[in-house]
Amino acid sequence: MTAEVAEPVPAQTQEELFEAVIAAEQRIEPRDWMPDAYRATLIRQIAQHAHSEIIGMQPEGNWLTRAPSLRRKAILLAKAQDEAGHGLYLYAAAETLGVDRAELTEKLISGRQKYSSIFNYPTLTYADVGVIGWLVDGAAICNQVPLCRCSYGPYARAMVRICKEESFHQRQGYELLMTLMRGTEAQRRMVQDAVDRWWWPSLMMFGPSDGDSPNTARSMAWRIKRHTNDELRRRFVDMTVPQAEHLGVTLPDPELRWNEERGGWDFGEPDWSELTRVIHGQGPCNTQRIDRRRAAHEDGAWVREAATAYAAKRRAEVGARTADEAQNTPEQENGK
Ligand code: BYC
Repeated sequence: MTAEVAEPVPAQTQEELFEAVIAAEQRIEPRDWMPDAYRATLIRQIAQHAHSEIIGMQPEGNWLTRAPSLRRKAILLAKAQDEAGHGLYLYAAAETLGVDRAELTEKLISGRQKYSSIFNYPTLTYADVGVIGWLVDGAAICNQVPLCRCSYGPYARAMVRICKEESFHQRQGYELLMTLMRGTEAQRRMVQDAVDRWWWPSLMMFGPSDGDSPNTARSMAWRIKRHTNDELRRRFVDMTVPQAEHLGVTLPDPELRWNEERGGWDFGEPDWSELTRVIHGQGPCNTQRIDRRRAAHEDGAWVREAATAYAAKRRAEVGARTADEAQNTPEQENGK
């Protein structure tokens, strides 16, 4: 019987199939056909997200050796370890799109890929650890919960676990701040000072305003992003204002007021020129963050070499065992 030769699928049909999967709210998986620009957008966003998790360990890592108690140190260590894990899931998700983690790291440390602006600010006191948990992880949750419904399967699935852990991070931050607020006047001032410094950078985490966001429209059409930057920023403010009231701190925005008609909070414009500067390498800690990341990567070279040598040795052992088994099998069968 002659095998039937499959007709090549016309490119148009593949694109239509891709669009139909997106429209039906189903997932695109690694082996599915996808437009080059969809793949490139995902690599850009997932790599940037992974880099943010890894660089994001630095501002808090600054306080690991100076945590005020063993309990706080254990909590902070666990959080930083979670972030390393998030980076790894995300690099793995990016790898399903055909890029290599080593290549992405190289692009980060040579300044060819971005990471979140928020991690370029210094952590001056232990209250910053609490405020990062409350505001930065709070913003991350607002931004990332919708990504659990992203059209690309591996990214969406990675986000489910990441979001659960981010939720623990946010609560630990809020609990730390509540503890400080029940303390001395100096501790309350420390919390307010940290809120004053982190509020606007947290709002900038959501990216430029919609009118200046070149990627949003296409990412929304592909259901990678599910909401615009401004929608998520508003959602974050609405969620955070009552938490600030409960905590007893003031958010540093004189334009913040309840909008009865909209049923949400109106707020002032972030300083977009600051966001542009920080994204382009001129934030307070950009150089320090990348230098530290580069040094850690170089210091880790021996671990990568050892792991590669060990993997090669294991492969050779397994190969030799398989060859032995293949040789022995006929004899064993004869002996039966
Ligand atoms: N910082 O067209 P737009 C975490 C870039 S991890 C730096 O709106 P898009 C956590 C943007 O990339 C937090 N760059 O872009 C970890 C684009 O440049 P390129 C990270 C920014 O992609 C540890 C250009 O500006 N979260 O939470 O549609 C401890 C124009 O922007 C920023 C994620 O990565 C910024 N803030 O939207 C605690 C979430 N904003 O790439 C917490 C996933 C914009 O064209 N990412 N840019 O050269 C996203 O949701 C989206 O990528 C963004 C930007 C909302 C960030």
